[in-house]
Amino acid sequence: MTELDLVNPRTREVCGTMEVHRRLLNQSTTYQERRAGIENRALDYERGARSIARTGVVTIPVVVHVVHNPAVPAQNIADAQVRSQIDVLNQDYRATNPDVAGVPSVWRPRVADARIEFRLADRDPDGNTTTGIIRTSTAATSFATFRDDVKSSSTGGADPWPSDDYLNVWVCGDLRDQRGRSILGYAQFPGGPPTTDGVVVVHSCFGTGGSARAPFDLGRTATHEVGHWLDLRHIWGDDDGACSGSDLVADTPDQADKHFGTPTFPQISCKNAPDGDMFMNYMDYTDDAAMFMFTRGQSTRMDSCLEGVRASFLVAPPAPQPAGAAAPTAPASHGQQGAEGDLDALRREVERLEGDYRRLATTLDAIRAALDGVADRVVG
Ligand SMILES: [Ca+2]
Ligand SMILES: [Ca+2]
Ligand SMILES: [Zn+2]
Repeated sequence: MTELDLVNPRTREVCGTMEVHRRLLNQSTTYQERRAGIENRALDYERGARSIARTGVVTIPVVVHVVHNPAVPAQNIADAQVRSQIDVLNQDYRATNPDVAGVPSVWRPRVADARIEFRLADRDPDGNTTTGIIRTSTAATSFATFRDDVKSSSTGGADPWPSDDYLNVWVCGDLRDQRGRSILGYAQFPGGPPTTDGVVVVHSCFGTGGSARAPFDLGRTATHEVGHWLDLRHIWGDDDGACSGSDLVADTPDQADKHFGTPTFPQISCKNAPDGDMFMNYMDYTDDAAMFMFTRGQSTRMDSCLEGVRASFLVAPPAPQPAGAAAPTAPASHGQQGAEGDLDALRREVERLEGDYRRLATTLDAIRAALDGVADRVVG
């Protein structure tokens, strides 16, 4: 297979997320239970039984692991290409992307500003300054969804940073699913193992400019995969073309199957006339230039995720002291300043305790959600 396979719909499977999801469901009862809890919470948000608490914009620190084979220099993408991807995410998750104007008028009221922004991390886990772009040279010529090998240095990839504090993004060369097909990327839904949490995107589908290649050169593969990371499902319901599946979001119409390329509006399926399928949604498989919206329902589902299993991102992480930095010292000679120094120390201690409290509350929430899931399974 070559990169050309990526643009051939007959051999292409765009995204490996559902394959990973099914594997984790088969492997882990913990994952099953956590997923049940996460879905229960999402259902509460969807039905309005629980309302969204957050009002502002959340900013998610991102670390991009560029895993490149020196034999293919194009894989070692430039910082500018990485930054272009962050720019695309910031547009798409705030509905400030210019092409949102292409949303059919019937669906314009459903367009959502998800109130999520992304920035390259400026502190690494040890508190040192970083660009948020980590380059790792590898001998591997291909990585695979079912091995998650790009996510570990022991298998030729790069180790993640703590998944409670960072969105880990791996960018690499060739990427394969379980059947050996080329894919553009994959994500792990929330609730999975922290050591493999994050999204993976092939360099030729990452960002704009540089090595990005049409029709996946507008950064929408990452928009789609980060959607999964925030718990969004494929808009067609992953039911092999049937009308039985659902993305568990009410304001996206039921649709039979995925779309490729650049469809013309409308595309009718699953008794959804006259407006048909919402193929311009980021959670379909259309070309980058043909997808440009999230709905309010999808935004609500992402809020359920952000206020539940990923609530650590709503809490500003504690700012660790850089290694070797001198701790601020209170001058001892002047009583007033000494007292102020003590007050500052007390304030920092209170902030630290508040941070601990919020983290504990988040953990408790996740446990409660998991217990809800277990209780539902017992009752059901
Ligand atoms: Ca739907
Ligand atoms: Ca369907
Ligand atoms: Zn997908």
